[in-house]
Amino acid sequence: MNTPYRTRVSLVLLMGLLFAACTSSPPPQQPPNIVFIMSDDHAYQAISAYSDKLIETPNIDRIAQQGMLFTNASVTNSICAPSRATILTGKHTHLNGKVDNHFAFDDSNITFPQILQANGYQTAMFGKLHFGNNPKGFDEFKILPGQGAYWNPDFITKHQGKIKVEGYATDIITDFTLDWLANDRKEEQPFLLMYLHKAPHRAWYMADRHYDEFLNRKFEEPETLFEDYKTMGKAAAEAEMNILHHMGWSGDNKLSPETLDELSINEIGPDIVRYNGMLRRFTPAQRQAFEKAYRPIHESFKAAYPQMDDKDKMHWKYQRYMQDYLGTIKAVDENVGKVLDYLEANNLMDNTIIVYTSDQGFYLGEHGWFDKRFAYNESFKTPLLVAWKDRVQPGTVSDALVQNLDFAQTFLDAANINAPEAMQGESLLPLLTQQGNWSRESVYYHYYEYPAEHMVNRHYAIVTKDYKLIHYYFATNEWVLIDRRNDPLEQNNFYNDSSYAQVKADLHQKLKALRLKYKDSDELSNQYIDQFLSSAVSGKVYGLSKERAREILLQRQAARANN
Ligand code: SGN
Ligand code: CA
Repeated sequence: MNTPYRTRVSLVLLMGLLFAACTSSPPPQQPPNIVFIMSDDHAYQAISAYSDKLIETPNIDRIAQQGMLFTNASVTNSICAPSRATILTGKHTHLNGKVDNHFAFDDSNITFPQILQANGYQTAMFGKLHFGNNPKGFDEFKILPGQGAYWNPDFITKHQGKIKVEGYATDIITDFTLDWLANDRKEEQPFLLMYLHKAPHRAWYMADRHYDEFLNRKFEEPETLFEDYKTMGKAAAEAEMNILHHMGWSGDNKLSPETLDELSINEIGPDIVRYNGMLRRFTPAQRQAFEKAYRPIHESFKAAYPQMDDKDKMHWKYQRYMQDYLGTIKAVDENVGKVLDYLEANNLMDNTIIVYTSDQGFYLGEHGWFDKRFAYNESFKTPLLVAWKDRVQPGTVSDALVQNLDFAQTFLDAANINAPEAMQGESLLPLLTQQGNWSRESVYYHYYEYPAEHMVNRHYAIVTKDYKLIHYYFATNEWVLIDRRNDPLEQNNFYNDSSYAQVKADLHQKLKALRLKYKDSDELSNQYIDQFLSSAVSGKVYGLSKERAREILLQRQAARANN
């Protein structure tokens, strides 16, 4: 049974008085515990601490109420494994080598968990890593293989080999976490706990307890759902992540292949494969609950479909997308609540840094999109909430330009450990504690995974509070200038507008300096293109055929020979 709150308080007071009586100097500051909570593809638009338009997330919000909410946190490369590599190494992806999801992480990189472990921390990781190899520097881990599954997932474990656990991934990852806290955590050591959800990643399967609540909801549409990309530029128009055109009726929106057959809707292969793959993972009872819950959706769709035009289809797909996506977040929020409750009930809030973030942001219909990858706000930015009792003032907000690049140095700084020279971020402690200097005026961004799924061109960018200057290279040579203050929906490219000539020149100069500072170059970009295409030629890249890869490779060789 828990000690009643008042008794606990007086016990603490009594011990404090006894301690004060025995010593005149303050107790040495113990290195803080770190609870790093990260979800996969969790848009800040879907956290009520940022906006309650779509969903209430009372538990995640607790972290902001007890600490600081960052409104300008971003990633250096908006895709899963590269973001994780940046978080762990404190280096941009062009230097840690993990520029896309395709190649295994180079584990000769030194990561902050390895350093914390070597300095006396107990370390554990549960959930999604997506590295293609196991994490170094962890006393314990149970990670999903690759993307992992929502239902009855497999796990790669440090001590039990590969296991399959029945149930829903978000709940299971939390059970592992709570079990470790209760049974394996060593009181005499500070700890680093990485609690990493798979949700709300595509293809958005919610826990069955949330079917009733979410399958009947209707959500407000974003202003730019019907974006025509005309003023955004070529790269935006070329991307394949439009809800109407690229979201699958079955694989994403969960209409059964039979329903599609009846309506003579020709769904492309991968979507049906994805849908059937998920059905196969369900136990009979889970499958029955799923099919029962979604049946009314199929029936009403069948009745409506013959009259639907493209606009109606977009409205319909957006609602279906939001129901499933937000449904998965409900379980994340409940489970985060369980972990916070545990920390509170076990006096672990006192010296623990609690972080909630995502590996990147996500489009929830803005510009008509789902997915991420672009330097536009919804995927470039990422949620960031940080609590640390007595160090971070509750209920504070920071609009500083911080990045996932900064986590490693922040945690090392908090543990009073010098960060290796090679790390490129900055400790967030001055911002968190509101003591010390913070002077960053711009951040650097570089996305690589192209040509591949979703077809988002390679690009690098400088981002300040007022502007973004983006360069798409390789398949195109396009510059985009965004005016963040006057065009917050980021629908226009002012690059060729003469009234921006001075701004443009200034940003070009700053971008050049930033690339030098972070040691990025065209030469490196070219190396990554060649590496990617060579691997695609041998059939190893998802979303790019061998034939197409060979064609592009030959074109590049010809262009070089001509130069
Ligand atoms: C899968 C998804 C993509 C998604 C990538 C990367 N397709 O390939 O939509 O962009 O993961 O996501 S799916 O058909 O498998 O659902 S990431 O978060 O891991 O980077
Ligand atoms: Ca992700």
